[in-house]
Amino acid sequence: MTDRAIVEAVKKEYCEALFAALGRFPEAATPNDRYLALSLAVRRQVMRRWVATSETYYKRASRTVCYLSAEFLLGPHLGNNLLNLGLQEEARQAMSELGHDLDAILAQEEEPGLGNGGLGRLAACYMDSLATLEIPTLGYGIRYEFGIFDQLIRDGWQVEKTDKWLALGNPWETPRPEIAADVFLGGHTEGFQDDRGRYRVRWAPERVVRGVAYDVPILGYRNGTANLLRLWKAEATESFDFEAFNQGDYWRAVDQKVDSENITKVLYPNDELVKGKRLRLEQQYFFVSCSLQDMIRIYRQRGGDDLSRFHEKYAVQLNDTHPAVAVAELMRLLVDVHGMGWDEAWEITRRTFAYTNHTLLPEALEKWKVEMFGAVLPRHLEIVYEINRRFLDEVRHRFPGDDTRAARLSLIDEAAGRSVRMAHLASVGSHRVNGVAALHTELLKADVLRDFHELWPEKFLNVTNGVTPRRFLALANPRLAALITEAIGDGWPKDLEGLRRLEPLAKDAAFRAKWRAVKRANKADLAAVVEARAGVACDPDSLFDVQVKRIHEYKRQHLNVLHVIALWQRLRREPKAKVPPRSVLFGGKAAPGYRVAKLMIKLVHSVAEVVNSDPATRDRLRVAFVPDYNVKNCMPIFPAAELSEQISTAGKEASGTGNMKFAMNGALTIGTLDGANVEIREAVGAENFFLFGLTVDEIHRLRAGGYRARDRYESDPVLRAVVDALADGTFSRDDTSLFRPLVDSLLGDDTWLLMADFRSYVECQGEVERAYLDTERWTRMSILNTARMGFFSSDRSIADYCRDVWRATPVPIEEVRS
Ligand code: 26Q
Repeated sequence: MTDRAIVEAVKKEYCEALFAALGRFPEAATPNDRYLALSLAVRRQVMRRWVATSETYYKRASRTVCYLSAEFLLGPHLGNNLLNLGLQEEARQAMSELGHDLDAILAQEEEPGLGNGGLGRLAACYMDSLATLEIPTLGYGIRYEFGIFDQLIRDGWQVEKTDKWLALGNPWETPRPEIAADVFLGGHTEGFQDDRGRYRVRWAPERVVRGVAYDVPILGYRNGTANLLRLWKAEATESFDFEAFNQGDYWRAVDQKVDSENITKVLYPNDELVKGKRLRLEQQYFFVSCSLQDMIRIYRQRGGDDLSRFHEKYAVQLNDTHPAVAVAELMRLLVDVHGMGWDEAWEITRRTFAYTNHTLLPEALEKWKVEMFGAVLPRHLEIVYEINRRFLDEVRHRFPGDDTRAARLSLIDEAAGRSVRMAHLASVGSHRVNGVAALHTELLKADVLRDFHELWPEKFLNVTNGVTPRRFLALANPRLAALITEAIGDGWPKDLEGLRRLEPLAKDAAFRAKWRAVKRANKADLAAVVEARAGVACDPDSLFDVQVKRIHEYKRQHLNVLHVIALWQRLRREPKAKVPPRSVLFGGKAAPGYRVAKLMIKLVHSVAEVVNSDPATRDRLRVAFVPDYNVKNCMPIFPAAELSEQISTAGKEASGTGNMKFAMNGALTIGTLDGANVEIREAVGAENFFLFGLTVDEIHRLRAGGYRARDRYESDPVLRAVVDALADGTFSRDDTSLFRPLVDSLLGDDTWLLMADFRSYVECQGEVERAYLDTERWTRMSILNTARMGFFSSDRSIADYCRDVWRATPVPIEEVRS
């Protein structure tokens, strides 16, 4: 039911925006004009909440959660804001009365791709839940001019294209030129005596860059809250340009400007090749310094100069180590700039910060060469040394004579040219350290941060990741959302545990039929998308088997391909075999400098080319790679998936969050005991989850016993035929060199244990086939998956953080004025 008055109001606001903000008459409006006009109309409603929220927070002055993240992978705003405002139907009606299709307008919005993958998307889900749970929040990050690259596919290879997301304008940001912070870089430090005779340090920088705030409102779901995401853009400071300019050195002034603006130009892909890049450190420091200065500014605006209660007003979360330099920066601001004593400043700092770790891969832990760190941040290097000196004194006191332990714990890695260990800085400077899934936290405590856990066991806790059911169920899957609401009412988007009331309906044949009809319709939609974007036709009645995520060896997209090849060979061998037709879909970006990952994309395309054109199998097996996987493009994927591939090597995936998005939408998981898979399996029931592969412990034992991948090749004829086909040019037009790096790795040390898990994986896929052939059983399992996924709402994760880490409580927005 649409509300007539609201439909009229949307039409009026839309036409006004078209006229007043864009200067267009309706017939001349482009699709982008229509998108902008509707966005501006919606923005008015957002702004009302925004003003009411900031006014309420200002008056209440309660504890504010500050989420510091180098990435926020928000995805398109318009559809999400309409959902949260409860205006979807009215907007659809209004546009239709004006002769336009809402979906076409929504499709105009560029993806704001300010993140790489899971970590950035998690930050976006958490902002959504913080607003929905009415927690006063400031998100702080970087306004990259170019976000994650767009992925094109040429001849089966990934080609990167610059992401120009701002080219057609961004109606969701409000520039705040008056909210700015100056950030120092380079130069040297000087000691001096202050007027009270105390020794102080002054930083004489080589460069000063100005950070300007761009504010993005984040709505709660159908409440009055609109929290603030503040993204910093780097600009040149006037004083610096003008100095050079006045001396007649115009080019130097321009150079300075270009140099400054470079800092927020581009998001770094998570690529080994860019590790240790100076500009990346400058980015991290830049946004951290702007953010902490901003917090102090707001604090003083509210309550004066005494910063001794800073930690009572702010809880600052470090999203991985990317913002970990904040520990040293807050110390600098408190001690050097605001004249506080070291001990008091350190107490405040530790009580302010908490740190979330997102990785177990040792090679992914951030380190900065001391030389570079000191060149960019000379004062911070001194502060890190001082923190370390005091910390190691404490360690030696606790463990006298244990020098190797002290060396392991040190903030400075003395090996191979000294470097600053950012995970150690974050752990020492925080009062809480958490992993992102139960298994991951246990492995952190036992492995990566073991010594810290022995020192401070009380600091460690687990907060299992979650995803927002608003975007990933209500918005992405309107058909299923409507069916669920029809069955159990409309409370579930805010109370996902409520989905449990679907459980009894798994036994209801009529409900199962409706459930299947929804999935079938979603599959037909996705099939159209895949056909248009990948040129592959998939039968909507085939099993939709999907793996979408960043391409990485540890995620093992190539294990999935090995199964595809095995299945193809089997279908050729046994044309009568009772096997359900399957469409295997892939999507994901490879880091531009990660050669093997790019070869894995080529492999998918090469296998697809052969398999899809084989008349002997093409009715029963299709393979497609959907290009440019991102938040926008994932929307039709999760609702249509039936089998979710979560097949990382055990102990390598910190959590995974795609696994949650799939299961919420009724896909069954085939997965290893890794990351959050473990908890998903416990939640949905072992009988509703396809488990395979070695466990973390089994892997330890296998490696200790001298694992040889080649033995698997030699003893398993199915595996042998698959690897031979890869090597002999079957998929590479007889080119036997193309996939050699993959083959060599499989038959060599098989770092990611594909060969070890292959048999178990293929057998498990056999169980999938049998389950799928029993349609009623599969549907029951699908319903139970959705019904039992309530725990994986990011609302639960945020409630955990509020209770166990931030001690933050809701501040509802009572009145939104018009
Ligand atoms: C590092 C150095 C230089 C440039 C870039 C980076 C960089 C950027 C992004 C390193 C890592 C990332 C992103 C990591 C990430 O997304 N991790 C994932 O986080 C998810 C949320 O917790 C988990 O679910 C995934 O398991 C984890 O892989």
